[in-house]
Amino acid sequence: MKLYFAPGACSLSPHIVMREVGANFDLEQVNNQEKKTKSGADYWTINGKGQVPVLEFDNGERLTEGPVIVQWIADQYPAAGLVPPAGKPERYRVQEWLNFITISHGRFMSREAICRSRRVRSMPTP
Ligand SMILES: N[C@@H](CCC(=O)N[C@@H](CS)C(=O)NCC(=O)O)C(=O)O
Repeated sequence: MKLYFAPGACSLSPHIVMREVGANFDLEQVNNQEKKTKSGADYWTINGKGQVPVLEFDNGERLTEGPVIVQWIADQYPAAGLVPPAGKPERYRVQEWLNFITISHGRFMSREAICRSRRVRSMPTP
């Protein structure tokens, strides 16, 4: 398995979960501005969304979207007790929070991007 990540990005979440469960995996750093991986691959060919994280399986299949990736990892290592089994009401509480965090993070990052672009054009920030 390989986790595509970028420093300081939301790929940290699956990275932490992989470490937490003791998974065996490789890491490949992505330059999110240039959309290139450290080994020189065009990142658009890895993820058409151009975003990290991506979890790549040994058969070449890839999984995207942090909240999905962390649940997949947690489900492979039930002994770690990170998520309740699917079907239990508690599982949907986990999904409530994962969804909330993802949406909130997205909103925050969009606001940051707008502020940054305004700063570049020397406009007052809100
Ligand atoms: N919905 C995606 C969002 C992923 C995301 O926003 N990734 C950011 C880093 S935190 C990214 O790669 N941005 C680069 C870009 O959009 O060009 C998820 O939850 O995994």
